[in-house]
Amino acid sequence: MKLRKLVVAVAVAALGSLAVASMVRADDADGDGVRNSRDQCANSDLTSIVVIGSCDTGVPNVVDKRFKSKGGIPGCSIMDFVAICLATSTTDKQFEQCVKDVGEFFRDAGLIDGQQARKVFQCGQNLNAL
Ligand SMILES: [Ca+2]
Repeated sequence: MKLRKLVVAVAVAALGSLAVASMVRADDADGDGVRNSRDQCANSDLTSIVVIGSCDTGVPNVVDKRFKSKGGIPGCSIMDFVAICLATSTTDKQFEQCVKDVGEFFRDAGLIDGQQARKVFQCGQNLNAL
């Protein structure tokens, strides 16, 4: 009888933590640490390193978690922006400029440093992606 009570108690505790875990997930569908209500990029690309084409920048693929009111585009990773650059650019030059802007945006946000921004820019150059 004691054991049964214990099993029930453990099961209830486990269900409780499962419920909490799924509530957290429900509020952050892509798991980028930014709530759905603030997230400007659904289904973020959260690969660990920024890779443009076959060019590995070695730069961490960070997510902008700042509030819009602070100049942020919350819930968007560098790779999300690279994908947007690819989708919106019609020439390689435009893509190059777009990727450069992305690097500078994250640098100005203090999320990557100047050397990392240059690596992102360099990988965006001469990619012949378009
Ligand atoms: Ca996101």
